[in-house]
Amino acid sequence: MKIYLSGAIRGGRELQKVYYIIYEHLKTKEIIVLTYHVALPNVIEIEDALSDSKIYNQDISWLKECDAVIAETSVPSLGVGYEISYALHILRKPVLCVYEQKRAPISAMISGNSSQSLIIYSYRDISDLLRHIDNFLDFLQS
Ligand code: 6IA
Repeated sequence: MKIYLSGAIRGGRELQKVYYIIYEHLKTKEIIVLTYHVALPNVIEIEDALSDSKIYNQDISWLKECDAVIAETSVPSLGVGYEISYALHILRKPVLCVYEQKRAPISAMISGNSSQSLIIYSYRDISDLLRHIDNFLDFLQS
């Protein structure tokens, strides 16, 4: 299974360690994470070497390739919001949004979206986060 992991880059890197935990967790389940760079600590420096249009075109192509999107939405990010909407409404793919409970409320444009393919959970701690992710993976495989 191929997952598009979405998390804030220019929106702010304060949850990079959480993105890395999600990435490592998915890897233990032999899932291909198309966007592993989201989890890298030095993504911003590497990013400087790529043009924005190359980044955009590559990400759209990974969105088309993935089976589903997992978006960590605690840190508000234009790119993450765009990817969620593109996956849901253009590509009709399932999307899981997870965010830290203490960051609630997230944008109403996510929490108010009643699309059947969108699952949204807040989490208290990392074990709670990974449980939501595992439930989503079970749902995808059912
Ligand atoms: O607005 P933001 O930058 O916070 O948007 C973050 C989202 O946009 C992430 O979920 C990514 O999928 C996407 N994104 C932003 N910058 C990049 C990027 N930079 N590469 C791929 N996707 C990106 C170059 C990184 C380099 C290590 C290859």
